[in-house]
Amino acid sequence: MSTQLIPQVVSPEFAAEIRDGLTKAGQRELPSKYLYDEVGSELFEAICLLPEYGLTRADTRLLQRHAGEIVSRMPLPMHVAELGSGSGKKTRKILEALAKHGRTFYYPIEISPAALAACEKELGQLDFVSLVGYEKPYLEGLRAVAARREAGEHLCVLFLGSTIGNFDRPAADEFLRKVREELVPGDSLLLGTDLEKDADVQILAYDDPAGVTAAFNLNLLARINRELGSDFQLRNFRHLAIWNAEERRIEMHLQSTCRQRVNIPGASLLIRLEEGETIWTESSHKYGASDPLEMAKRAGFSQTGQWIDDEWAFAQNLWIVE
Ligand code: AVI
Repeated sequence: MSTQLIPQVVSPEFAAEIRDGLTKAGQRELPSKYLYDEVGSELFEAICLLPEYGLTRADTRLLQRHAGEIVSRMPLPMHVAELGSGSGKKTRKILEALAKHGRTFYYPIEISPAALAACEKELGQLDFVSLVGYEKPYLEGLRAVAARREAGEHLCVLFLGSTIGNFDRPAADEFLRKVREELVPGDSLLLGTDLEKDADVQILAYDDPAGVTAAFNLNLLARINRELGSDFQLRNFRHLAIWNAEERRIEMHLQSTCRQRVNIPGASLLIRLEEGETIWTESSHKYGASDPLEMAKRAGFSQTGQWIDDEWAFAQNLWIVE
């Protein structure tokens, strides 16, 4: 007989979103933002080091090589807001380039307290940089940052790492429009986008032989067990990475390897899964090199620069509000 512990403190929002996703008609889903608890954030840092996952290295390389030029094309900001800073390692080069022009205020915006603490440790000691972290959702944090600056001070928003790819395309457009609404002429957005490459290369990046991405995906079920007292048996699920050519995205799923029932007391839910049925946990959309230009126009920006890595197709795109 197994005993289940129902945690004392259950986040009602978390429970409601897990319940909605798992009872969705047709295809069950779980929101990808919940991949990043403390364990998930550490596993994501490990993914970034995998030889098969070239995305983070390309992102960092572009910033290392072109930070000076990128900064020279921005109406010089004194305020930099980063949406989803993670550990902040990639951002150092941009901040160092900006600091050559004077004091810079840097605001990492993160919902993960662990990531925010790591970022404060990494970048909090830079000369000429004043760091104020915001533990908030992206747009809420950005609104708070935008309200801080004085007239005539420019704001640069960093949205690196192709996190935009984790939004559905219409949701990405909507999100970028909302970012634009917080900005004024002279402000800028530096957006990282992972570009489409061979399907095999892309699949391997999300299904590495060492199984780190599988552990990252499966940890979502472990998290639900921890936080909602559920009894997901992780060994009864398989990590899948699928290239959806029509939508130009990698989809991560967790596939049930047998017919099973799962009880999730913290969400007042009992589900029955068929053998082979999947739970969709994340999408990573990929882009053509000219897509960002169109995305910029749709959101109300002008693209003034694009830098593409020569080892791993990835672009940094600089957009300005005119
Ligand atoms: C954070 N994000 C851009 C990553 C990606 O590539 O979509 C998350 C990730 N999922 C699996 N591997 C990496």
